[in-house]
Amino acid sequence: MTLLPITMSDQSDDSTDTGVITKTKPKTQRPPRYKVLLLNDDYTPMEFVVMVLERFFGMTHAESFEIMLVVHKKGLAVVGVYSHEIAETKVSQVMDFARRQQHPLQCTMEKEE
Ligand code: TYC
Repeated sequence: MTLLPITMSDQSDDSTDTGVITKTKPKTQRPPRYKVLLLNDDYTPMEFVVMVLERFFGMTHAESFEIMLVVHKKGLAVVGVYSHEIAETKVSQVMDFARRQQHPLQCTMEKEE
């Protein structure tokens, strides 16, 4: 190890600072979240939608029935908020399941805020 002497130039004490303080905002980045939306249609049976919400969104039967009715009456509802990857998986699971049973149920995702 080599020890170097500290010189005046290293310490930059030329006293040229103007005294202006600039605040740097600490930016803590949190990953974006995605809302998963279920859309109403005229053909998918109510019981099927309730089953979807129980199966893929971990809702109780009562919760599922309640949210299904919100979608039915309002046209759509947010059924969960997840990371991009999880939201994409939920959308695929719902769309695949509905397609297999030949129901026109639509599920989409949207970035939060
Ligand atoms: N509107 C449908 C009916 O009357 C029920 C329904 C609810 C469909 C929610 C889709 O996301 C939906 N059978």
